[in-house]
Amino acid sequence: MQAGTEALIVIDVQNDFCPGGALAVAEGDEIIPRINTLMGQFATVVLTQDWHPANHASFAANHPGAEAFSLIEMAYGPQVLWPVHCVKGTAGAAFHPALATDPAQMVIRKGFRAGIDSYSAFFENDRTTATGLEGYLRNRGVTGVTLVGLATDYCVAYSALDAARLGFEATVLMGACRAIDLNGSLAEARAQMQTAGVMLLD
Ligand code: VGL
Ligand code: ZN
Repeated sequence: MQAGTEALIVIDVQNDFCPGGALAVAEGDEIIPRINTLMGQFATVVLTQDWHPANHASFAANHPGAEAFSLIEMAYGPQVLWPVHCVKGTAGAAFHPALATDPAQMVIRKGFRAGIDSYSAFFENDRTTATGLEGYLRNRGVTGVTLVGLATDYCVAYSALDAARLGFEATVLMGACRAIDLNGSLAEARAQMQTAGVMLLD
């Protein structure tokens, strides 16, 4: 059992990020048994859920002529345009059926504002609009977070970088994550996390 000051944050283990889903991450479902076991070792378990309206600005389909996986400039910086995924209330947005959701005390939904994407569990992509997770963890006395889930190079990395920036001890269990790896994004995320003092374990 981990100390009571440690929280497990399980990022976006949803159908659309698993094989067969709209934005499938290779082997995304293979991490689930390990995550289920880990949940039993933490007093605080948080799940995040990517939760977009159908008119979300991160969907290539909402930018006529734009291709999925291309890059555009938004007011808050560069934004990858994704295939339509995790539309709130759809089967694709549901947690993968093999994920044990009962041990979690908190579910953070993110990306629900049409005009801004939200990779991180802590802040939307402008890096300032808060999800409320920081306050929840501090109120629970949490000082360290362990992150697992999908995808390593987007939502997991953004969450880990924000956790470190906020002063939490941040650890990513790389073996319990899987990556999209778009144009070197995994190597870049790895380097950024290392520079920020995030502990990367297998
Ligand atoms: C994610 C791309 C778009 C993720 C979410 O969970 O890493 N990636 N939305
Ligand atoms: Zn998304």
